[in-house]
Amino acid sequence: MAEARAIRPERQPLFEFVGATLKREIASGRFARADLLPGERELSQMLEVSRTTLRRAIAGLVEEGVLVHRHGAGTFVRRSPPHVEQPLSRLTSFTEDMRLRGLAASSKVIERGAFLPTPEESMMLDIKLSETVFRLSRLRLADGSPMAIERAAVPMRFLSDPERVGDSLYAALEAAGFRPVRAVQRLRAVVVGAAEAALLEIPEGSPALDIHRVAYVADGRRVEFTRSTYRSDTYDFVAELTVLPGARQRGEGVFR
Ligand code: 16G
Repeated sequence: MAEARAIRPERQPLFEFVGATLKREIASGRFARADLLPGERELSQMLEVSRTTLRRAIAGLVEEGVLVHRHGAGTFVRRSPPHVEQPLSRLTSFTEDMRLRGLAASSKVIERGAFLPTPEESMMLDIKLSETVFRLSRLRLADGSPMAIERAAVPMRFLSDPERVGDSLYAALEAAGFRPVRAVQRLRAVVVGAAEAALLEIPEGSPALDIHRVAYVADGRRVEFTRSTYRSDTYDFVAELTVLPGARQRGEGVFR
């Protein structure tokens, strides 16, 4: 690495200098093919530094969000995830949204199965604490990049065979004749904790969007309660605003 031999400013600690060198190499596209950093031994030889210094430099870049550790697989350059504009007025599923954009949707299941509802789930779904729900918590990815964590709960009576819930929850609900037709969604800003940050491959403390969705079937029963954490750098939620019919002529606003 030519840059490894660049002159280190006098008071800069060696690990910071190594971190800056690595960042330049990444920016130049050096590890672009696999996005995988070479092993520690190879890299410390290339950069002519000890493994301890290299580890500190890498830890700094992970903290900054330039690199990401994947358990058992190695240290990767963080690819920029796809950026998506999502209209707030359309009731679609993640799989459909991604397909419409030419992106491949995939999921990693975090939790799945039949459970008694939590007090929050029972309240949001308007069901008794004794009624079983199907819970499906997933990391959702677009073209392999983590976009959101979704924790869905559906009263079991809406799914004739939960075993048959495949890649798309809405496809399974549609097959059972209970596709949601209306939903109420609440969005708020949060910062992510360590566990969510690791799943979403963003630094701990990054901003994210916390979304609660309650969806209804045609007869007004609640079919889904989903709490999601969306990466704030991958989604723009876009809403169209209109003036209430007749309000313009009367000069009225919604909040009057
Ligand atoms: C969307 C919904 C989520 C729903 C999921 C179904 C938001 C904020 N959330 O991600 O509530 O459970 O789609 O997707 O839009 P699926 O059919 O691909 O499983």
